[in-house]
Amino acid sequence: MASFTYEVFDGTAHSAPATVTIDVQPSAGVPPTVESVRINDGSVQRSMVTSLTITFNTVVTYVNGAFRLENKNSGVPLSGWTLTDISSDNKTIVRIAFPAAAGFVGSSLADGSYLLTILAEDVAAAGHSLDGDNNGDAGGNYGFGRRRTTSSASLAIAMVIAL
Ligand SMILES: [Ca+2]
Repeated sequence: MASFTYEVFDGTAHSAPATVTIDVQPSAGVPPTVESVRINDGSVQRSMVTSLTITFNTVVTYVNGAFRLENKNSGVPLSGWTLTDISSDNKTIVRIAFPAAAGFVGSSLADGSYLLTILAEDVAAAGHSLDGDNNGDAGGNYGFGRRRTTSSASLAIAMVIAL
């Protein structure tokens, strides 16, 4: 909390003094985390995987390249999918959807196992990178599914979609 008092002087007269108070909030000091990753609308039925919805626990900034989806077996990254920001007022939410195009089946992922990664250094809030492993410190891996990558602090979330 800080305040100061000022007067305005136009060369002739002084205004009444006025006080301005500024409430300076410290940085939250807590890096953002992934709150959830939802497949389709969240139902168990997964014969078609038409979307992935990633919800962060707060408003974050990110670059589209933060999100990577690859075939788990071949390691080949998928391209052509779309990323849409569907954020609510106080949380960043992004949705990955798949086109009706080559490499996909009717706007669904083709059968296979896939790995979704979110690069921690490409997601941030209040100056803190994503805390993928949810240990309170920026950076680190978050594992969702059977495969977890430990080689890079930048890999924040790993999810296997087994179809
Ligand atoms: Ca961490």
